[in-house]
Amino acid sequence: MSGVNKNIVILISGSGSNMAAIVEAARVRRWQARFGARIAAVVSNKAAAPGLAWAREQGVDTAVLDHAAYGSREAFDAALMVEIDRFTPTLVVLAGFMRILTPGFVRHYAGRIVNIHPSLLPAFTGLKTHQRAIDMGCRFAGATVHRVTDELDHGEILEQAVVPVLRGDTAETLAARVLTQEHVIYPRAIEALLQTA
Ligand code: NHR
Ligand code: GAR
Repeated sequence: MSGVNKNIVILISGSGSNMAAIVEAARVRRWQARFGARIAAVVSNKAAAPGLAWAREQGVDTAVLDHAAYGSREAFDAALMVEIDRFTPTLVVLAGFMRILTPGFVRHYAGRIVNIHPSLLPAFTGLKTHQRAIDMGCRFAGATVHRVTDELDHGEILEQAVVPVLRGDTAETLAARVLTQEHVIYPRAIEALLQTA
């Protein structure tokens, strides 16, 4: 199959290294030829997100919606849905996206939203996961790809990767070790979803 009928929209807020890993995987693993799938757009809630410029250079459509310009989470999410729906997405992929999404948004894309969270869920939902794992004396940390539901970081687990916590680790050194594994498991999880989508 060489046509495109599965559009993937990726939401970012920052450096976008997971987004880049997914864009690269789509190319190297020939998702268009194998699944009729392409990365249709990258959307950021921050204009300064470094990942946006990279996506543009790759020829991927980009859009910016500044959450601070909206009066409520519902108003921001409504605008975000309009932007995303222009691409009729099969999958909405959160990759370092830092805004909690409203139940209306989650319902609109029911079963089609995934996230990567930098901990071994169900441990350490929410923010500052690496520092909390170090503070608790965890010997292992990691990352989880999961489906997005109304309850933060609680949807079905699709993939996980484990890394050791090393003596002398800081949140930064541990985050970097986890991130290398995120770049492995996130493309893999999306490819598995495309096989059945
Ligand atoms: N939305 C829903 N409904 N469910 C999930 O599981 C979600 C979600 C939106 C984002 C990513 C998540 C993570 O992997 C994610 C999962 C942001 C926050 C947060 O507190 C928490 C978890 C995640 C992302 N955000 C603050 C807020 O008020 C803003 C923080 C900031 O801007 O730096 O939205 O960790
Ligand atoms: C990743 O470690 C991701 O798991 C985490 O932010 C980083 C984004 O890096 N996500 C969250 O903390 C979501 N709240 P990236 O922009 O280079 O992909």
